[in-house]
Amino acid sequence: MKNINFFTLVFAFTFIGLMAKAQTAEVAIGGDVTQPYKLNATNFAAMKQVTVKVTANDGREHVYSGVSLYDILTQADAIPNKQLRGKSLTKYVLVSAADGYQVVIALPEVDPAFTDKLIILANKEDGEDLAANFGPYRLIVPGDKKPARSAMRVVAIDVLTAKKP
Ligand SMILES: Nc1nc2c(c(=O)[nH]1)N[C@H]1C(S)=C(S)[C@@H](COP(=O)(O)O)O[C@H]1N2
Ligand SMILES: [Mo]
Repeated sequence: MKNINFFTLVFAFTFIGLMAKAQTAEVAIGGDVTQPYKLNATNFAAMKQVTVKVTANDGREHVYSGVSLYDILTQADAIPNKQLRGKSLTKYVLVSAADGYQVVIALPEVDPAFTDKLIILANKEDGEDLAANFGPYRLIVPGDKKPARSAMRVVAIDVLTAKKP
């Protein structure tokens, strides 16, 4: 009986701890943007929620919901005058995860003026909050033949400018 209580407590506190972590988790939106900000559970929920379908490594199609990467970036004023042209076309999005994993998305890949593809930062898979080892925020890149750019546990999104070495 004593043991059961102990393990129940450990489980309860681990669960509460993970829930609290999801609530306080932040994604830093920055780089060459004029309005850097921190995305958190509150301002994320206040943005327009969208849904995309993507086939995961298990071969199954999952429904992901969250906020479009375009909306997240325009909130930071990442696309001057919302017109992607000229020098702005050398900009790219570097997405960094808690485990050091990083992926790159070119800006035209997120701009609705260039593509109908909808890259999102998801907080839900099939209607449920992402599990702690996948989230709380995961990039979802529809259209890629494999989900390698769908970075899990995203902690930072930076808009940077490519330069000739
Ligand atoms: N943070 C992080 N995200 C990651 C990875 C990783 O190692 N770290 N692996 C990627 C790779 S290579 C694949 S194939 C997919 C696997 O996701 P899935 O199991 O949902 O298909 O996650 C991607 N996202
Ligand atoms: Mo992979």
